Amino acid sequence: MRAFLFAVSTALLVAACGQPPATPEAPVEAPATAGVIEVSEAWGTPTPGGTPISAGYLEIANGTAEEDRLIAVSSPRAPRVELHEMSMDGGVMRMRAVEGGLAVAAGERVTLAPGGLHLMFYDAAQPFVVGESIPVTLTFANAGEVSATLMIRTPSAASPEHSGH
Ligand SMILES: [Cu+2]
Repeated sequence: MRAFLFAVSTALLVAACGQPPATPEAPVEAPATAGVIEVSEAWGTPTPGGTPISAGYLEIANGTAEEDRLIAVSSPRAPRVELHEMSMDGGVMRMRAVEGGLAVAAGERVTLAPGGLHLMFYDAAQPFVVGESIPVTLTFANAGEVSATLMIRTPSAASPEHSGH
């Protein structure tokens, strides 16, 4: 029974992570603001069908002269937030936690987007509802804490294999 429950929750996690954004937007390649770490384009998915899990996406621009590293993410709306990456492995979408933090080189920009890097919110006490804002705090090795707000949006129709059945 435990094994079965694990399989079900894994499928839900993949469903939450693998959905494309509601409106595909061309990335805006504005130069990073000098001297600071900037977080933008932050959004997240509603918690699916009462399951307390959500995926979050955003862009990090490192305007400082040194590489920095995202080492922790937290939110008052979920007791556990992890940084994950996804990859295709023989036609199967897999995700795993990013070990050792996410490096952002000086002057560079890293995008968390569906199908790739994402934040994963676990055990949300209240559902994430379309239209609301979820505050998050990103902790960087050098820059310290950077606040961001995720707008909860409806992802476009899930692909058939990730429809949640
Ligand atoms: Cu994930």
